[in-house]
Amino acid sequence: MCHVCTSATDLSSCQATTMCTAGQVCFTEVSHMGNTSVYSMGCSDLQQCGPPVGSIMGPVIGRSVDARQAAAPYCHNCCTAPGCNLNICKSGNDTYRLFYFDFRGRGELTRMIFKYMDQPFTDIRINFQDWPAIKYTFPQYVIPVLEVDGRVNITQSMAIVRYLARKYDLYGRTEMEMAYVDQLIETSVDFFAAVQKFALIQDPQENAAKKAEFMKTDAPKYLGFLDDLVKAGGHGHFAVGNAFTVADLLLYVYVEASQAQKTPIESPLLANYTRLANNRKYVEQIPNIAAYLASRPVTPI
Ligand SMILES: N[C@@H](CCC(=O)N[C@@H](CS)C(=O)NCC(=O)O)C(=O)O
Repeated sequence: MCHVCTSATDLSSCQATTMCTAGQVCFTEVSHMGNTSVYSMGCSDLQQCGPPVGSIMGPVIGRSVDARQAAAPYCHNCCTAPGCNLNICKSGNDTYRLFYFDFRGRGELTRMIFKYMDQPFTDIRINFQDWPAIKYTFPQYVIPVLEVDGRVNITQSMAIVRYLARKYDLYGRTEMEMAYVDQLIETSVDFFAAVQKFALIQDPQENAAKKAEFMKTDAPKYLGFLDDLVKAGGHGHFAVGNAFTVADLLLYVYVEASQAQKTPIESPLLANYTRLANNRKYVEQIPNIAAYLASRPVTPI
């Protein structure tokens, strides 16, 4: 299912959708006439998408930004998820710099959204030694902070995530799907707060004791809440609805932050939560994500 329109000067005229035939993908083409953007969208044979980046299973393919955006048309992108072509040319020339520490923590979900979208960004990983000198240059003296186009700073990890989810159409298709995405976000924030009760403890023995306690109490509690939400709001391997949303990446990141995917020692706790486990398997084989997971810096948290 792809959005469809021809030579529309207003994106809202491209709300109609069409079913493509087998082997076709969605495309969007944008040209500029003076200051006006002209949109065409619909189904396209894969061959017309240019050399695929990732694979047909990936979210965005044929996104050879350099080659395609340098010349007319200004943007010509293809993608495969249902209805995915409404916003694939929207990011235009936005530039992004993500400021965070050199670990996954509250910054990793933003990194993964950019990787999923094939959106270039500068991943600035601040050393702890440098932090005190620059802390008070950030709006709320904490990071992550996303700098957009060198002029706007967005603080609060989940505000950054929601901004990108809206921008890339990853927030769900209906108000109820969005409510499920929001529930998963807020539950993950609570889960992460519980993780921090052990993750920030430096003393190894105390850390291990608190972590063991977490694995028996808070971990099953929050994994159960997340699994229930996926059961109620998701279909198949998707966390919400029947298409990819930011919730799929969110679950990947925050389950990993809890370490429940690999502990307790005898068997992964996650095995008890089949919807979360299936969703995780699906996410890690998405080509852009698989490539990122194989190449990202390895950090303990
Ligand atoms: N609610 C904020 C919390 C941000 C936060 O606490 N960031 C930590 C790193 S995860 C930080 O900047 N710590 C350094 C400091 O407080 O000086 C968010 O979600 O972005």
